[in-house]
Amino acid sequence: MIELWQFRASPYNEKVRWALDLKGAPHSRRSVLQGPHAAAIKARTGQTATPVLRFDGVWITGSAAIIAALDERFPTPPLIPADPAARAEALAIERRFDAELGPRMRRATFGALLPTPFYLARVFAAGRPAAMQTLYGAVIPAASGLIRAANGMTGPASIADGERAIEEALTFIEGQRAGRRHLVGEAFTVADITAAAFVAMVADFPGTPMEKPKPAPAALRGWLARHADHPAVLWAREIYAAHRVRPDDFDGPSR
Ligand SMILES: N[C@@H](CCC(=O)N[C@@H](CS)C(=O)NCC(=O)O)C(=O)O
Repeated sequence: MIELWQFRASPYNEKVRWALDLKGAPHSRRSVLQGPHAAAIKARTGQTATPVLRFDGVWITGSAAIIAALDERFPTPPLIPADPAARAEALAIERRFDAELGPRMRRATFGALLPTPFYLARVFAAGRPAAMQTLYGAVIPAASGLIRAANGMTGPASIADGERAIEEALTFIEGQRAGRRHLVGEAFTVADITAAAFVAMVADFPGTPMEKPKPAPAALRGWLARHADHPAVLWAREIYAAHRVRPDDFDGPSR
C-alpha cells in the first residue's frame, strides 16, 4: 500500500499528488498541518519536510525521489524520459526548481502571506473546520519567527531575492520552452510538472489543490496580479488544464 503524507499549499507536495493521479497509482493520503506535522514526520522519516511516501513499507523523502520511484513502479505515463539526454535535461530542470528557484520563490510567497496570518491559516489549513483555521491563524504570529528561520527569510533582501527568483523562473520557462508546448522535447515530463507546480505557488489556478482561498486579501491579489499575464503563467495554466487529471483532487482517491 502506498501512503502519502502531505501539505496542501506546497509545490513539492503538488508534484507528487500530480504524479500519483496521472499514474492512477492506488494510494491513500494523510494531510498534516505545518507546525504540528514535524513530530509525526520526523518519527517516521528522521526529517520533517513533506511530501513523504510510504512505499512497500519504506519511507521515501523528497519529491524527486518519490516521483522517480513511482515512475519505475507505474511506468505509464512515463514522467522521466528514457532517452539519456532528455532524461538529464528533465531532471536538471526539476532539480533547479526544487533546490534553487523554489526555496527562493517560497520566501517571496511567505513574504506576501505572513502579514495576513488568518488568511495564511486558510491557505495552510484549507478544507479544515473554520474554528481550526481561526485558532491556527491566532498562533501564526507567534510562530512567524520560526517560519522565517525555517525558510531562510533573513530580512527584506531575502524577500527581494525571492521576487527576483520568480522573474528568473518565469523567464527560464519561456526560454526553455522556446515556443514549444513542453520544456523537454515534445513530451510531457516531470520538468513540466515541476515548473507548473512552482508557478502555481505564485499564481492562482482555481479548481486545483493550489488554489488560493477566496476572498484573498487585496495585497495578495495585487501581488498575484503582477505576473498573472506572464506567458509562463499562461503556459502553466494550460499545462494544468491539459495534464492535471483530477484537478480538484486533494485528499486522494481513498477518501
Ligand atoms: N527537497 C524537498 C523539499 C520539500 C519541502 O521543502 N517541503 C516543505 C513544504 S513546501 C516542508 O515540508 N517544510 C516543513 C519542514 O521542512 O518541516 C522535496 O523535494 O520534497
